[in-house]
Amino acid sequence: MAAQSAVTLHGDGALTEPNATSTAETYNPAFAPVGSRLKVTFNPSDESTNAQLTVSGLLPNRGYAVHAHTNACSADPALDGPHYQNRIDPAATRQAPSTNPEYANPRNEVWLDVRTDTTGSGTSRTTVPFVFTDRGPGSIVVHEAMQTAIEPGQAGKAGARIACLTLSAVQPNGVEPRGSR
Ligand SMILES: [Cu+2]
Repeated sequence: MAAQSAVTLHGDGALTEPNATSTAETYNPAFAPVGSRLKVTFNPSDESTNAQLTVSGLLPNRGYAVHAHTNACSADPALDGPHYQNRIDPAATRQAPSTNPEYANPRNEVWLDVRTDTTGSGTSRTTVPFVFTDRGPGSIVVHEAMQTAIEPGQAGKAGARIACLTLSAVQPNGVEPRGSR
């Protein structure tokens, strides 16, 4: 079986006001100040992917719900797309994203909910049982809720989108933007 090689993804940036070219942007500076920094890596290992998020400059002593989303960041938060799912919920639509815990869960999506310290910095890690090959997330999105809901009908929900960081694929021969397909 000729397996496609698993992709390493990475993103790093200081938040700016949304503009046509920004890859790290805030949609709500009251919760995600301009200049705060997001850094994320997705490293494949065999059949799983290790993800790590580091934040700084956010509000102190606060939880933030964070997930991988399908598209690269856009000035319009809705265009960042729904959560990336390894197995896509067949019932999900553009208007009604997946809230079925069978699909909207931290083993089928990438959840990186983080809690900041007294300085507004924090780190979170997760390992998901899949890798990215021909398909992968385009961004991570930070939400207003302090943690992601898990109940049926609410699963995956986390309130308004307050910041976004675009991911790039790390190739042996350089970095290639994602989410422009
Ligand atoms: Cu999200």
